[in-house]
Amino acid sequence: MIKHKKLQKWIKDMVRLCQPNCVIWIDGSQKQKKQLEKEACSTGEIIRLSHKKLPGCFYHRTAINDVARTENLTFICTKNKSEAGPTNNWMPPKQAYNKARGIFKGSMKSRKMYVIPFSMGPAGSPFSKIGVELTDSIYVVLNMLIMTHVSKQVLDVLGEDGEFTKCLHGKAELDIKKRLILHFPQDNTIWSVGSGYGGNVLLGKKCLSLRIASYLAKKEGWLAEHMLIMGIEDANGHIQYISGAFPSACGKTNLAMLVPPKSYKKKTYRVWTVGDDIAWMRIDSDGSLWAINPEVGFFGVAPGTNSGSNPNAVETIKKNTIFTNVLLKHDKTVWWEGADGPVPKKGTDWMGRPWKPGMLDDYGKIIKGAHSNSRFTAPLSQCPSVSFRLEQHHGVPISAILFGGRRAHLAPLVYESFNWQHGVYIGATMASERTSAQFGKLGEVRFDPMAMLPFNGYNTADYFRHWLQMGKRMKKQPRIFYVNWFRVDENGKFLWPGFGENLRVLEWILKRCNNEVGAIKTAIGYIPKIEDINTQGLNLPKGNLKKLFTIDKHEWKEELERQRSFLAIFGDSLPEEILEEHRDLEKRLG
Ligand code: OXD
Ligand code: MN
Repeated sequence: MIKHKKLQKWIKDMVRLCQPNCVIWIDGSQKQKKQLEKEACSTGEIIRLSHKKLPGCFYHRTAINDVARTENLTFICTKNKSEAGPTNNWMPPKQAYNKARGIFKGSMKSRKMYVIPFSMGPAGSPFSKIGVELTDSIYVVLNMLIMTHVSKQVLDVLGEDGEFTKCLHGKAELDIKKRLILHFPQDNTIWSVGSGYGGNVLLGKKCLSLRIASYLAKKEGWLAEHMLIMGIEDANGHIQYISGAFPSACGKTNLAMLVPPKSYKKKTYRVWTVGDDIAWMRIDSDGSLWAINPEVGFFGVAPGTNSGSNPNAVETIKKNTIFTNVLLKHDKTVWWEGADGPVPKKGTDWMGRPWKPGMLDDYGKIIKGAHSNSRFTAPLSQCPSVSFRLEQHHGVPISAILFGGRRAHLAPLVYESFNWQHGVYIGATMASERTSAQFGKLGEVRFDPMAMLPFNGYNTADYFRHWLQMGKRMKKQPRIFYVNWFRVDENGKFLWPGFGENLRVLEWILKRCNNEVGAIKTAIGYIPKIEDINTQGLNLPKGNLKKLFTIDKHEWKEELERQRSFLAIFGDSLPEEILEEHRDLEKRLG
């Protein structure tokens, strides 16, 4: 019997709306999980994979039109439009509730409603937030069991009147015309209907831990960010932590699980993975910034994941993993473009059709076996580099914050901001080439401030102001850097090898944090002296480093113009400090 009156009443109201044939409470037990797996297998919602080769693993396909987050159908529903700001889709709460109510109404007839009480962050920690997700999808339940803390303890922590985010999800007809992802920050409520894609339906993730949490963070004086968190242990056993914001599918998971190059391993360097997608950061009593990862799982992009690009991910997903929209092989294992091993001779593609390599569509384009945004959901605890500080509720102290994106040109491999305010400006004017995690034209450059463009639960101009404020409140601010692993030469070839070799750049960053190395002052920030980037054993073509650090004033002036147009959308609400930094950069560029 639950003691929480408000929770009880809310569930009763939602049951009346959706009309499920029964309500099942999820308790996080293995026994219940097994029952649900069995049931979902019997209906075809999931497929059990080879017990021998992939123990505890399952396969799932989403609807063909439901393979990525639908930003155009995602809304921030605040009383006033200005509270959502110019970068969010906005709907008045009353209209949003009414519209969605029409879709939810009776949508769970002949279905079960599952109630998932979950905690983002360790249950009971003062830094955690509790949510309760109601859903008619076992796939969602099984993913939430991997991604969040689900246990009886969550209800105990909630007690009789604890705060929680009300999360309602229903598949309804999985009709794109009846799909809505609605956030009501002022009601601490999320309604998601008509989708079965992770980013839209695992409501603890983007919806709660970023959109709702960013709103709460502003109110409560902390930061909820789209960031990885990693620790780097040096040869002396000293561990320093970095957080990093990169737009979706720019390699956050790979960076968070980085395996040091041989020469670094020899020196006993090691990386500790705290999180690959979300960081909640607070100023602790020592006046510096500490971060926790509120999640306990990875919802990673499968294509391109192999023992070269991310050996730790390959290890992590060998068991207890849910694979979504990848290629299903006849031996009940899985494959994706860029996976290890030979390309399978045949299989069933992510749409459920027979597949062979080299098949062409009506336009003569290669048909891929796996969708480019196909995913794995796997427990963080299975990652060989998982941090031993995961359950520590204060998290880890952050020495450096990285911003980055995919830029074929313009941005150097790494540069450091002059100070916090300049760093906030660098984050605010971040831009990246679009990837397949978002709908839209691939390759197009879009501004994505702090990689939070699709995830801010309130006005992004106020969010910049909050960042500036946070800097003022800190006694010891992390240093802010920009990194770009994706710069190419005149022939379109990557200038930097990336992956594990990125540790060489992180080493320079940490040396800067420890005041162990100088730098060159340029118009855009501090860049390394070329000899300070360790290239031993790298075989980097001669001249690449010089190209990686070339600052083309003409290109930067063009970028300034693009930034001007982007920043203009915020009108008068943009903090003056951001404009000041823009003007100063213009002056420095001459
Ligand atoms: C993700 C995303 O899935 O950013 O992490 O889209
Ligand atoms: Mn993400």
